[in-house]
Order: sequence, then C-alpha cells, then structure tokens
Amino acid sequence: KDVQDQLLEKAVPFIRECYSELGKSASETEARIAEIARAIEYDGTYEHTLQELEHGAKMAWRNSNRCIGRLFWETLTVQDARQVKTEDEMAEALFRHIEMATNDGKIRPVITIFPPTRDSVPGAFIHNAQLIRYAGYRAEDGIVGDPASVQITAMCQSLGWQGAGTSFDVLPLLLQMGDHAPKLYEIPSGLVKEVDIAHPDIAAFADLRLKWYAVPIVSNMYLEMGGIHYPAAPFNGWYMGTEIGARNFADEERYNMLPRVASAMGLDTRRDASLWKDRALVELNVAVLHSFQSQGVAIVDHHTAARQFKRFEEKEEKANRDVTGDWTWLIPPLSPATTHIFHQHYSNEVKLPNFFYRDEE
Ligand code: HEM
Ligand code: NRG
Repeated sequence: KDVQDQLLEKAVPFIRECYSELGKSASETEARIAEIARAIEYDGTYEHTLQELEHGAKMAWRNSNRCIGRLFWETLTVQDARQVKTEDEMAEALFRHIEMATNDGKIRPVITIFPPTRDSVPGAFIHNAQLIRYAGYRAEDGIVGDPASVQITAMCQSLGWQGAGTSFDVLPLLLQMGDHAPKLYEIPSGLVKEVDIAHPDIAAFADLRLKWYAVPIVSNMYLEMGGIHYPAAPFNGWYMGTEIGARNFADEERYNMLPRVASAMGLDTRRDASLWKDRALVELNVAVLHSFQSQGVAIVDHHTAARQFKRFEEKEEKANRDVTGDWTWLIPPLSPATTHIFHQHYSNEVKLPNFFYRDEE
C-alpha cells in the first residue's frame, strides 16, 4: 500500500507537467490521473501511453544537468521496446537503434525504452556501459585496449567470448531479461561505424593508428519518469570532440596517448613548463574534429556546443522554466574559461523525469 501511494505521488506531478506542456485540457489531465490511480490500486502499477513515454523521455534529456547538448531535446526519437520478451528481441531492437542512430554518419538522437522494473525486478538489463565500446585486456605489461572496459571484458570472456586482442575490439552486448542469465550478442560489424584519426597537417598522427566509434550510446543509466523505473533505456546523441580527444585518448587511466602524441610532434617532454601536454592535447583534439568531419560523421566542438547551450538557456527562460546544471560537468575539459559556462552559476537541483546511474538504484 505504501509503495502504491509513493508511485501515485510521483505519477501525478509528472502527468500534470507533461500534459500541460502538450497543451492538453484540465479535464483530460484529471481523467488520466483518475485512470492511473485505478490502475495502481488494481494492479500495483500503471503503463505510460506512447505520448507520455515520448514526451517524458524528452523531458528527462532536458533535465540532464550534466549535458551540454540539451538545445536539441525536442528532436529525440523514441523507440518503444516495452513489448520485448526475450534477449533475442532485445538484441534486435538494439541493432535497430544503432542503425537508426548512426544514419550513415548523420547521427540522430535516439532512445530505446525496454520493459520497466516491477516488484524490484528489472524488466530488461544491459550490462554494457555503452552499446559500442572497446574491450580492455589485462596483459603482462599493462592493459591492452580501453582500461575502462576491463571488468565487462572479463565478464564477456567468462561467458565464452574471445576478442581479437587489438586495442580496438568492439565488445559484444551482454543482455538480460528479468532474472535470467545474461546472454552475449556480437554486434554485426557492418553496423559499427568508426573513424580513423589523422591530423590535417601533422602526418605523424596517422602513425598512432588511433580510431574511435561514431556514436556514444549510453546504456548504464536508468530512466525514471512518473515513478516508473526503466532500467534499460539506452540513449545517444553525437560526440563533443573533447570527450574523445581530451578524455578517452588523453586520461592516464584510459588510452594515455599524450606522451606518444608529444613525441610524434617532437615536443620537449622533459619539462612540464614546456606545456607539452597542453600542446599535444590541442592537436589531438584538432585531429579528432578534423577526422570526424572529413569522414562525414557528426561531431561538435566545445565552443559551438557551449554556444548552443547558451541558446538552450535562453529558450528555457522564454518557456518559463529554470535551467538546472552541474557546472563541474558542463565546463569542457579543454579551455573551459573560453566558454560562458565557466563564468556562470548553475543550480544542480535534480528535476524529474531524469536519468540516473544504475548502481545508485
Ligand atoms: C552528458 C553532450 C545528447 C543525456 C553529456 C556530456 C556531454 C554531452 C559532452 C558529458 C559527458 C562526459 O563528460 O562524459 C551531448 C551532445 C549530444 C547529447 C553533444 C548531442 C545531441 C544527449 C541525449 C541524452 C543526453 C540524446 C538523453 C536522451 C545526457 C546525460 C548525461 C550527458 C544523462 C550525463 C551522463 C553521466 O552522468 O555519465 N552530454 N549530449 N545527452 N548527456 Fe548529453
Ligand atoms: N563521455 C562518454 C560519453 C558520455 C555521453 N556523451 C554524449 N552523449 N555525447 C564517451 O564515450 O566519451 N550523447 O548522448 O550524445
């Protein structure tokens, strides 16, 4: 009874806000709330209509305090996968997501929403942190591939998967329905678009043999809307260049490429004060943006993204909504003080619907 009251208490404000934004009448709104109250009383839960699901997912993006890409929240495409019953059907929907999102490089923001949690059992679960990510193998002298993937890679191997052992092996999907055992699915390689990294005028960059996948599809967060938890609701937009150039390739605990980039550039790496790390970082980021652009894959630089975020702030003000944000995440990791975000304050209040890390659940 207690949990049912709590569910209704979360459903009501969601429906009111959602229906008001959709321009629905007070009578339609109250009728829907009464219907939801009956469903919860009778069944312990309720189902979102397709329209609620679609608009609620857009609201969740709009409410994502750490996201600089929110200007485009209304363009999100929602794939309703709530009818999915098996891991095979899950894989099928995820392959469709990858294809629809990649769109041959003209990336579309997409979210796929799988069955929600019921009585604390997740309807569907994706073990991967992103749908497309590179494996990380513990080897004699350090890690081969992406150190961030060591744990999931070991789990795939324990279930019988064997990677080629390169620095860029795309991991299989590890999918689970309800309380079943997780199952492995190799992503058809034709679906995985990748970009080879080269610099527009420093030829030695190509010798580093770097590449990255085109589409970041986050799959380790659950979506909460109207009191319902969707534990598998992978979403994607396109990359901001710094995510790859200033973090994935640069972090010491990721691909740690700055020393190699610096030596390819002939920089003096013996003195911190030569600013070799900073100079390597800038050219690495130039290379990432140049490579995506020249290979026809959507990407945004951090200056453009910050200006788009400014437009989002202005648009939200016009709509009479407060913009919340997590300053520590919104500032780009490269030249943060060149963006307006650095010089401003944001309230980090958490509005619903929203996305949350699953392990906080
Ligand atoms: C975080 C950009 C689309 C939800 C971020 C971050 C960036 C970013 C740069 C910080 C990531 C990091 O530092 O690791 C963009 C761009 C998009 C986009 C350029 C292009 C359209 C989306 C979409 C959604 C979304 C479609 C959801 C529907 C989020 C969330 C986070 C985030 C929840 C926080 C992730 C976390 O806490 O780990 N975004 N985003 N974004 N974005 Fe976006
Ligand atoms: N930094 C991570 C991706 C996090 C989400 N970033 C986006 N999201 N751009 C990385 O793989 O580098 N998005 O939905 O577009």
